[in-house]
Amino acid sequence: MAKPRIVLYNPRAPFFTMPLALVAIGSAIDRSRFDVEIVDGRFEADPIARLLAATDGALCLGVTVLTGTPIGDALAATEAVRAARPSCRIVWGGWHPSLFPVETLAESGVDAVVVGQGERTFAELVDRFADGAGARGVAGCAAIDALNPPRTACDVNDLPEHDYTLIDVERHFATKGERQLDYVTSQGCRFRCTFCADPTVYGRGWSGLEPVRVASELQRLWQRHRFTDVGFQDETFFTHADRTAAIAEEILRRDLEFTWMATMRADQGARMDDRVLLACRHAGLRRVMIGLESGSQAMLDWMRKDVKIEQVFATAGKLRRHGVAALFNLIVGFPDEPIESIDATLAIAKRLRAYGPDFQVALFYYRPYPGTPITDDLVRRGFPLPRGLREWAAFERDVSHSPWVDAAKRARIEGFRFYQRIGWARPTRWRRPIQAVARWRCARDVYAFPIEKAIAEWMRPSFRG
Ligand code: B12
Ligand code: SF4
Repeated sequence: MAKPRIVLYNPRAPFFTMPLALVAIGSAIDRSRFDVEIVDGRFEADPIARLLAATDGALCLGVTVLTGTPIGDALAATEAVRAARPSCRIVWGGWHPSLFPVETLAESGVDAVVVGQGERTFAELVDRFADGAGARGVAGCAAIDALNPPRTACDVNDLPEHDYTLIDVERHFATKGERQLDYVTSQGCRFRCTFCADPTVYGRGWSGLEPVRVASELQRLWQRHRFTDVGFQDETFFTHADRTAAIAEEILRRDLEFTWMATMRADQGARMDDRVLLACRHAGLRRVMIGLESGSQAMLDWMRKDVKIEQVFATAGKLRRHGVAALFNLIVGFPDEPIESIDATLAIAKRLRAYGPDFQVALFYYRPYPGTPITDDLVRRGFPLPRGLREWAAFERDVSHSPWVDAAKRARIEGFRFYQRIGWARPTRWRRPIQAVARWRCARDVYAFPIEKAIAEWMRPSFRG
């Protein structure tokens, strides 16, 4: 007899990171009792048609939902399956429903919402559905008739290995344009940045896989898929230096020939012993991504980043010494952010860019993502947040618009954003003259009459990097 089928849906999005959340919850389902199928909306010409085919006779549909654009697609998928497959139970999980369980239940028409870590809660729900029961009493989830108690997140070492056969790994490589595997070694974060939802969802808890487990899982995956790079998708991969060193040693010991990139905080980099960084470099570390957020110490203190500007340069120096590339993410336009602070952010971006072409910066405009102290404060001050799922779906529509950045500031930010890419790209004989002008512009924030911009756009993609 055919086993009951569980279908998991990843909404459409313009990015191609592997759907690790669905791989995680799918891997925790008892496969001797259930079949699991992941439908990735990003790969489907007609995701709804594909989903309707997959859910024909299915027991349950699980949908992962981030705040913003994915909500619109998640709603459309849910409505279609609800109408065509009335007996299929529908469950939403992930960051947005975790922050808005009641609103999600009321507006999306789903049967249950899973809050926070999803593996055990979802597995229990599926068992209940198979027995013809509902969600009442299942900790960590909410249903229309049952607001159950929360579930404490368990240590990730107690969860099963992620089963990558649930996704078409080769197709992901092809879409990414590189054989890069996404992998996550930890959950949660110990820090308290006030623009981030992690402290709310995981209560500043953190757990990380044992180094031997990380390396042996990667070894098996590498033998199967021969990827050339790994993108560690942890909130902060370098949380414990001894664990990081042990992961590096395990990778080295097994002769795994891939490079990797991972997320780092500037204070972690500054504290890290050179020997640990060196071990990581030998084990393939090629690039770190650092959420620097601001170049103003006052702003960093205000958002409780717990990072000092000196640590940023200490980390950058160390990375340069060891030949590790870096991407620094910066945010401008925090509520009421003064122009001096934006200038400090542009200034630090220029200093870091000047470390070399491998030191890149990305500038984002602040958005009040839900579940964060800054957003809560804005609400108290009367700032109109989106109301309901449909408004949250449109939340990211104009990413370069911010109510806290006026036209003059935006012109300066956009000018810098464009010219820094040209100015510090890897130099070539043809690029050099335009680069000199671009750097001169960035140094003085002079972005009018952008003739080089037209030339660079014409020469694209030679100016990427
Ligand atoms: C990879 C990643 C991306 C990828 C793709 C995400 C995807 N859909 O696959 C890309 C690059 C596209 C991306 C973009 C953005 N991201 Co992002 N991203 C991540 C990252 C680093 C890893 C996600 C991941 O795979 N985690 C591993 C899995 C196993 O964990 P998980 O996703 O939390 O899933 C668990 C639970 O949430 C739950 N669960 C999740 N889905 C479901 C579904 C069901 C049915 C159930 C039952 C349970 C469940 O169970 C899972 C296992 O425990 C996270 C940080 C992190 N480490 O989680 C941020 C994170 C998810 N991103 C975030 C943000 C803010 C963004 C951006 C908006 C902005 C930005 N500058 O990064 C953009 C735009 C996103 C959009 N709206 O389209 C926030 C989420 C905020 C929010 N409210 O949604 C996070 C948490 C980072 C942070 N701390 O702020 N991101
Ligand atoms: S921004 Fe990064 S370091 Fe800060 S709380 Fe969020 S995940 Fe942790």
